[in-house]
Amino acid sequence: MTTKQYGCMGVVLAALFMFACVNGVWLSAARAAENGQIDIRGSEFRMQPDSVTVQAGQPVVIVFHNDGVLSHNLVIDALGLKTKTIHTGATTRLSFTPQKSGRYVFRCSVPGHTEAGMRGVLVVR
Ligand SMILES: [Cu+2]
Repeated sequence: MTTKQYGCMGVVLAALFMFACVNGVWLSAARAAENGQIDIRGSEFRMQPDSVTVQAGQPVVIVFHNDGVLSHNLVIDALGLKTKTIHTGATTRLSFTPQKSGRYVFRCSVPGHTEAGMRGVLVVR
């Protein structure tokens, strides 16, 4: 590869980096679990992050924080998992070990909240 080609690649990488920053989302928005713990923050009306990646067969603890003003919860229907519905400022946990790789929707099941945007995807690799 010539020096000129490296230069072009640098521009492309810089553009990607700026794109990620401008969106307020790092390229790691699809966050991988560290030490098996994942923090997910719910508010009106979003889940943040809205994409998390975990490994099949590895224990996971989702720590769900209610950063909103309404009550929220976090459910993963396909895995039969559900936190209790918690008030503003509260935190609750879901501990489980995903067995099968795939993409699983997580959401808040308070009526209307999923549709309003409180949803995301758990990717099991
Ligand atoms: Cu909610």
